[in-house]
Amino acid sequence: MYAQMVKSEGMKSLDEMSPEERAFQERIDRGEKIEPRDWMPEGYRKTLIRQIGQHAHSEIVGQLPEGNWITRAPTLERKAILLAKVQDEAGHGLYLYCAAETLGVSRDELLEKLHSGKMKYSSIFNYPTLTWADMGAVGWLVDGAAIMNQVPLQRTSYGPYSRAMIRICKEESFHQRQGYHIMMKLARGTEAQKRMAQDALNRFWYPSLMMFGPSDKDSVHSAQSMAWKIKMNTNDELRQKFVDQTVPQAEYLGLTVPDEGLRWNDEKGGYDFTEPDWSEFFEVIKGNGPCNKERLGARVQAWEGGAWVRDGLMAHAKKHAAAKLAAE
Ligand code: FAQ
Repeated sequence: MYAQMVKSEGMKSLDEMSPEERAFQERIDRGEKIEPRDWMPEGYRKTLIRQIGQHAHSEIVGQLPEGNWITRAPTLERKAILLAKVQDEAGHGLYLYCAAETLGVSRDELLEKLHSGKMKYSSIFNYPTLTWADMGAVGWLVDGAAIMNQVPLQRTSYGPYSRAMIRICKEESFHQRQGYHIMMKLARGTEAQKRMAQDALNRFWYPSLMMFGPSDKDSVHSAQSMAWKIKMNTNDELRQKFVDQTVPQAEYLGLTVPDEGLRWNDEKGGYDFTEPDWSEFFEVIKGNGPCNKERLGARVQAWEGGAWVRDGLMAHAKKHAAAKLAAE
């Protein structure tokens, strides 16, 4: 109901597959990388375009909540670091659009789908960044969740996506640390600064857990995507790993995770925790989150405002090509 229906039309067993599909699945099972000119099932191509495209859009839209604080960073050093981080996100978007283009879709088509609401971007970027502590929480939790999801994607089966992920993950580690560093400073600062840090954790905890997608029982794409190694783990597996990794980090800061149901479970070797409010998640991905309209509006405005640059570049390229032709 909430999905774009690029989902597998029922997963096929090896016996039900055509010889081409079977050979393809066997390559995946052997751990071989699939490259742009290789044969691939249409569903594989479409699923990759959907996932890589959404991921690229998330990087670009994801610049907005932090961009909000560049002019208000508390020191010159913090401003330079935040600026560099936001620029990195633009670079990630560009690598990912390039990876998607190798599947036969243009960047303009992907952007048109984003701007018309036909493609999604990560739910997390529809929440506001209200205080400087939110820059700490975004780096620590949002980039932390992104890394948890993206490290396994370095081994994803599609070569260009996997190679983009290797580079992106290196930069995301720096992003996560800069966020945690902001949280450390605030958590060891004045009472007011500590309250700001706690408030940011309170607001970003559940939206960060939602980044991993719906619970496995509601995840329409996971089974097929995992069989194709487009995804390497289920949404719940990664969410659990994220909680297990992040709770001790919150304890080190002296902050409290806003979940009364949080308990260490010896038997499973991980934390039991309260699930996010999934009705809120589905509302956000339907376009009804606190900042959806503002975020999409900013992207559409940037696209329209940049038309003169694209027109100028095209005119220059045409003139250059005509001059080259005349000289030959
Ligand atoms: N937000 O069947 P599933 C970053 C949709 S990192 C919005 O489980 P799937 C770095 C899903 O698309 C953030 N929609 O789907 C950064 C599907 O709807 P559809 C981006 C969501 O694809 C940090 C429906 O729900 N990372 O930006 C979300 O197997 C700081 C059913 O769900 C990636 O994109 C969500 N959170 O699993 C930048 C990683 N979750 O498309 C700036 C790559 C689910 O059929 C600042 N992507 N949906 O209409 C993935 O690993 C997967 O796509 C999942 C979702 C895990 C996100």
